Amino acid sequence: MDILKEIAASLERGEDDRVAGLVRQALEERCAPLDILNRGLIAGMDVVGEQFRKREIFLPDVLIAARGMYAGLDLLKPLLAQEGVPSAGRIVLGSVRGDLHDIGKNLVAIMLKGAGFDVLDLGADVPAQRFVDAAQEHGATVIGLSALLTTTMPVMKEVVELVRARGLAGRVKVIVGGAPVSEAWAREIGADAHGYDAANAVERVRALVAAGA
Ligand code: B1M
Repeated sequence: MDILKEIAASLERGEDDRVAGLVRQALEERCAPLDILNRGLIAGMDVVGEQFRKREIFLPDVLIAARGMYAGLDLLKPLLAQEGVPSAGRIVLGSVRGDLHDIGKNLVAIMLKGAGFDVLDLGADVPAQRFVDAAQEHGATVIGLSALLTTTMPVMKEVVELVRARGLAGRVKVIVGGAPVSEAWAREIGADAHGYDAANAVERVRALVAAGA
């Protein structure tokens, strides 16, 4: 079997040690880190999500799969993020209040750091006010919000409204992302950008900073 498919299959089976071993092997075989991420780890996690949706597997199985994802990500992290690049801008990032999903947000952080951004990662379950406080306190020009649940998406709107209420609109821009989040949602709530994956988030943040965020 193709090694990337093996990585996906191992992640689906919750074999975190084997996922790490296969990722190491794929790197030795000179697979590109981004291919390992997208066609191995994320492909496996997509299947897990679908099985969970159909109730073929349960929450503990998803948690075990997430462990496999992190085992692989730990090995890819240094290759996706180069250190020592001069800062391209400062961004405050986090998963919104009520949302504990942090794998995608962490990937966005890795890719942004790799592209030279100074990332202040507030973690998961972050209330609207903390994002805006942190941006003001640390002079960040972009706030990045991640949500994986339809029930937590409205917190993104709270952040946009708070940025406006504090008179920061235009100086602090808001980018939103996460599986249920769309360009249309970003427009509806008045966010400045939507990123559909981690690489796209980097492009969109670059454009926001270039436009004078
Ligand atoms: Co949960 N979960 N989960 N879960 N989980 C989903 C999201 C779900 C779609 C599964 C399903 O039903 N098919 C569903 C949401 C349904 C909905 O709202 N419509 C769901 C549910 C229901 C739940 C619980 C409510 C289950 C329960 O308790 N009954 C619960 C909620 C907990 C909470 O947050 N309060 C829950 C819990 C969990 C775990 C803790 C077990 C675990 C999270 C572990 C962790 O993150 N540390 C988990 C997982 C792993 C998933 C799935 C299977 C995978 C998510 C993931 O990590 N994907 C997920 C199903 C799915 O999405 N296929 C599911 C891989 C990751 C790389 O992709 O996060 O989409 P993603 O990030 C992408 C892009 O979206 C984008 O870039 C990333 C890289 O490409 N992106 C951005 C993300 N953030 C961005 C920000 C940007 C730009 C781009 O700019 C700032």
